[in-house]
Amino acid sequence: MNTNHINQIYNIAKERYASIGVDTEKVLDQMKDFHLSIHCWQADDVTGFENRGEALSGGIQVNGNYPGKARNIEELRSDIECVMNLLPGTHRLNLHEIYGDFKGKCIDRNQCEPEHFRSWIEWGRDKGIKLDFNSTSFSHPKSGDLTLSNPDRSIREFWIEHSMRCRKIAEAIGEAQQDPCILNTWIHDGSKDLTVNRYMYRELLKESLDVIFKEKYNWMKDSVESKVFGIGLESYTVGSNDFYTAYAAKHDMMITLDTGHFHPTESVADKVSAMLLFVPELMLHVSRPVRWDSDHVTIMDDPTVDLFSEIVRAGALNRVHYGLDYFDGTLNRIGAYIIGARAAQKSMIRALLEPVAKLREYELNDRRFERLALLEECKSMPWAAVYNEFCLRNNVPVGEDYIMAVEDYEKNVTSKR
Ligand code: RNT
Ligand code: ZN
Repeated sequence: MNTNHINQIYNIAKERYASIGVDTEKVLDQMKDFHLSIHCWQADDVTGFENRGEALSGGIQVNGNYPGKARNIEELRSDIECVMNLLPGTHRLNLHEIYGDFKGKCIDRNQCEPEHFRSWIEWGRDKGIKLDFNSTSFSHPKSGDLTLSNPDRSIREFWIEHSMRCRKIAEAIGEAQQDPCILNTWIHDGSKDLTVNRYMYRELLKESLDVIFKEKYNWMKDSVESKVFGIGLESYTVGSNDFYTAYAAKHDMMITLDTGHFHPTESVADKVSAMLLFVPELMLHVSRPVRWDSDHVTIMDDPTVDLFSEIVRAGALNRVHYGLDYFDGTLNRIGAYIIGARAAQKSMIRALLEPVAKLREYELNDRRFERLALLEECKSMPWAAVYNEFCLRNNVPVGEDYIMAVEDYEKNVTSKR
């Protein structure tokens, strides 16, 4: 792309936005503070480094065998560095416990320690990448259908131990990076068919969580993620939205909103203002559900744009953490990262470029036609020119130029795996 053109187009866009009362320079500044927490698990189809040959379980599924997936920690780091280099701005990395640096040893989930993440912490420090964390309850012989809500005390305790250790690891990461590490707790617990003891499993989950969250830490923040159903667990989810909303509100904890975890016509955007009145912060798992929680690559679709607009309109930019969550093995995995991350950025830049003062004024004066008209016009305002300028100023490929960069990495690196 011709960089002179990009700049000229931006200057015209800047004037155009000024005419509706929006300052694009301010938006470009705000975009610098918009950090995504890039999920490590798109690079290797949620495999991790435990090497126990365990298939992916827990109601989630990856399709596809596009060549070149990361097979070890070096390859995964290289892929993530490539991704970070193709994105404007600075971003975090979201690790799962199964991605520890186990150095070929068989470290079970109830044995993980901060030391297994030491090399990640150092890598992050080296590259200027902060880390977030997730406990891992799936793909393990003790997973079954129930973990923290299992009536079998020994299985429950195994997963309680794992979860408590993960909090300790997150604390060590947060302290080392002098910035809180968010620990997301998602468990798949549920059942395939009609379930009678619903109350009992939820009661057990509540008890397990009370034990897990008892210890107070300074450098980590807990977030809980609900789900509507998993594959093979269609009839009942112990950690449902109602369960975790109540739990988080009661304990003043963060909630993770995964955009794939709700009924297909439910608006996740509408949850932002409802939840933020009762919980301190939100974590997002921005995904793209196609008919179900299919974890397709995130794109700039209406639900995603709506979600980011709601965050901006709620004045909640600094109360939301922006994770991505999808895993698709049918296409170039690095490319999948860039598409999804850029889609989230584009959704955010569109949200920030909204003439919100004017829209609010219309609404308060009951000017319904004007409000709807301006919202419609916003869709075709030159927001892409502002995003391209953001890429240009960050020295990363602009527009479709990143396709070539991804192809180069494929040619030189991933195709040789
Ligand atoms: C699963 C949840 C969960 C996982 C990751 C791998 O439905 O979305 O967040 O995708 O932890
Ligand atoms: Zn998720």
